[in-house]
Amino acid sequence: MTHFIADSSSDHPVIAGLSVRYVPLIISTEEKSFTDNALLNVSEMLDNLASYKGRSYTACPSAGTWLSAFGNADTVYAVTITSGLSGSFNAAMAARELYLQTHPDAKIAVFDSLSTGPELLLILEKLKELTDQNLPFDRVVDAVREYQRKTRLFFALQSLHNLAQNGRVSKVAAAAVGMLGIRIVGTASPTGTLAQLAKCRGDRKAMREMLDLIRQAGYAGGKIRITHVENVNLAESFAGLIRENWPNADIAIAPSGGLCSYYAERGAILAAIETA
Ligand code: X90
Repeated sequence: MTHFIADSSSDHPVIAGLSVRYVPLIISTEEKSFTDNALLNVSEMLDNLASYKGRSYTACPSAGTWLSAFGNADTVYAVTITSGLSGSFNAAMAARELYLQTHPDAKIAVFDSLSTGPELLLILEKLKELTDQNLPFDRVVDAVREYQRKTRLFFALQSLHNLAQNGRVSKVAAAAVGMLGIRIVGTASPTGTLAQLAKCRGDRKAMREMLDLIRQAGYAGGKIRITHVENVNLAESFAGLIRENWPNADIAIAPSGGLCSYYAERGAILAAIETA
C-alpha cells in the first residue's frame, strides 16, 4: 500500500486519479483555533482574524500526526512546506524514524518543498506521473528531487503583517509594505525563505513584474499553478497575461487553503512554475 501525504500548505488540492492524505496546520488566536482542512471556511477565518485585536499563531503538524497519516503503508511519499519557515519537515522526518523502527522494510520519502502552496501541487502531480509509470521507489525519489530543481514559486502580497507577527520576515520589511496599493513581489529563496524582489504600486504593475520574473526564471509555457486569497479576478488576469505570451501554457487556478491564506493575506496570488 502506497500513501501520498502532504501538509495543508499545499491547499489540499483534489488531483484526479491521485488520492492524497492531507495533514493540517493549525491557525489560532487565544480564543479560537482553525484546523486547515478541506472543510475550513477560509473567508470566515479571515473575517474572524481581521476583527480580532490580539495575536495569532500557527502550528505545524506534530510527528505523531504525520505518523498516523502513514497508517500501515509500505511506501510513503510525503511533501512538506519549506523547512526554512516551518517545523513540518522535521516533524515528518521524526515520524519517518519512528515508523522505520516498527516497519523496517518500509520505504518513506519526505520531500522538503522549500516552498509552499502551488509548488506542492506541482510536486504531487509529478509524483502521480512517476508512480503511474510503476517506476521503483528510488527512481521516483530521484526524479522528484531533480524536478524540484526546475520549479519555482513567485508571489504578490498586499501585506506582510502576519508573516512579521510570527517572525517569518523582518518587521522592517513588513512596515514598508502596509501602504495602500503597494504590492510586494517575491520568490521562495533557494533555502526556502521569503525573498522580496520588488515593490510595485498597484496590481497591474505587480502582474507585469511577476511576468518578467517568470520569464527570467526560464518559464517557457509549461505548467503554472496559480493560487489566490479571495482574488480570483487577479489570478484570472495573470493567467490571461501568461496565455498572451505562451498560448499553450498549462494553467490551473485554485483558492488558497487556510495556512497560505493566513500568511499571504487577502488579495495575494502565488504562482508555481516549471522552468525549461
Ligand atoms: O507554523 C508553522 O509551522 C507554519 C509556518 C509557515 C510560514 C510561512 C508560510 C508562507 C505562506 C506566504 C507567501 C509565500 C512565501 C514563500 C516563502 C517560501 C505564504
